[in-house]
Amino acid sequence: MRIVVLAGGIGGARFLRGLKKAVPDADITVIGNTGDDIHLFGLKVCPDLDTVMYTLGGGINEEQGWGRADETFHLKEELAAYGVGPEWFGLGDRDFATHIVRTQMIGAGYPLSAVTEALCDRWKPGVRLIPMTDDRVETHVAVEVDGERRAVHFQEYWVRLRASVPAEAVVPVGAEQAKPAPGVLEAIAEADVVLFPPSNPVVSVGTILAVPGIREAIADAGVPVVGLSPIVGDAPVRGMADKVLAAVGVESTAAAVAEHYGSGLLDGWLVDTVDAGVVERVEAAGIRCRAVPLMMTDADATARMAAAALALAEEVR
Ligand code: GDP
Ligand code: FO1
Ligand code: CA
Repeated sequence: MRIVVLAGGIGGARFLRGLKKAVPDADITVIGNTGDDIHLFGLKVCPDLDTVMYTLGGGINEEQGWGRADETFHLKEELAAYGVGPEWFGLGDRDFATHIVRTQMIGAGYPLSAVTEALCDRWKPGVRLIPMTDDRVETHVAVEVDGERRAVHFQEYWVRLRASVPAEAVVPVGAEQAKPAPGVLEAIAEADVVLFPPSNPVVSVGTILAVPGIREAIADAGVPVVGLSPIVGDAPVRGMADKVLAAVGVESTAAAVAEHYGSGLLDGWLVDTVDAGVVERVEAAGIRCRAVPLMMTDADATARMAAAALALAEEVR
């Protein structure tokens, strides 16, 4: 079975681990979000691609969900001693190596998709990981600070400001001009099923869908498209999805997120059992809906979620 998954960072990566466990023989292509990417110290950092690669490759800091296990921060401390920041972004020594290799290869003329493939030669994530685009896309968030509206990089909004101020708008800068990376549209066209993991619907899945051609390819593929809600009990399980959903005028409920994707895109939607009350509302919107446990507490629980998503896909096929 050929499965395409549109993935952000932590939610996407953990789901993928469960999916691999549920269907070990599946041919899985992951289309990764690159809107979170940031250039720091002259290096290109791709948090979501790296989170997927490290999680599936066994190098992730499990507690944190991002960055490397057994990490040290000597390089960051040395940079800070020179007064070179930003200090608010925690890049560790092991992680730095990834960004150095990536930036070096891009400087030598390789597109991000080829670089990602090369990095995955080391990590062997067991899926084909493709960035949504080789072009530069950066998610910016409009905020009001001291009565003044300004745009900050998504990482500054999330990591420095800790999403403590309302997001007034979310803009994937560059997305409109971006082209899907080689292999993205082909994978979608050849897929048997497309899954939206419990990733951020605005700054992860939403950003991938903002690359012209990707949404259309999914809608036209003629195969089941099934999503899992990242919102459980009217709140994100972690992260700032509530803030960025508010920015696009969507309430933080499992039902509203399904309606936001819409029946033109989604055929099936899984909500957590605590949200079983919204199943009828989602189905009224033309999306088949089931309530199952959606907390990724361990690999087995996550594998059951993945199996439930695939079962729902068969129901709607
Ligand atoms: P990020 O890029 O690291 O923010 O990760 P993603 O975009 O892939 O996923 C973030 C989303 O995952 C957040 O909105 C969380 O609510 C959601 N999430 C994290 N853990 C769980 C979980 O165990 N169950 C569900 N249903 N959602 C989760
Ligand atoms: N998240 C934080 O909360 N603080 C950090 O200092 C931080 C550094 C960082 C470095 C590399 C990387 O791949 C991810 C990193 N993250 C950090 C996670 C990242 O900001 C976000 O979780 C995602 O981009 C949100 O989708
Ligand atoms: Ca992300």
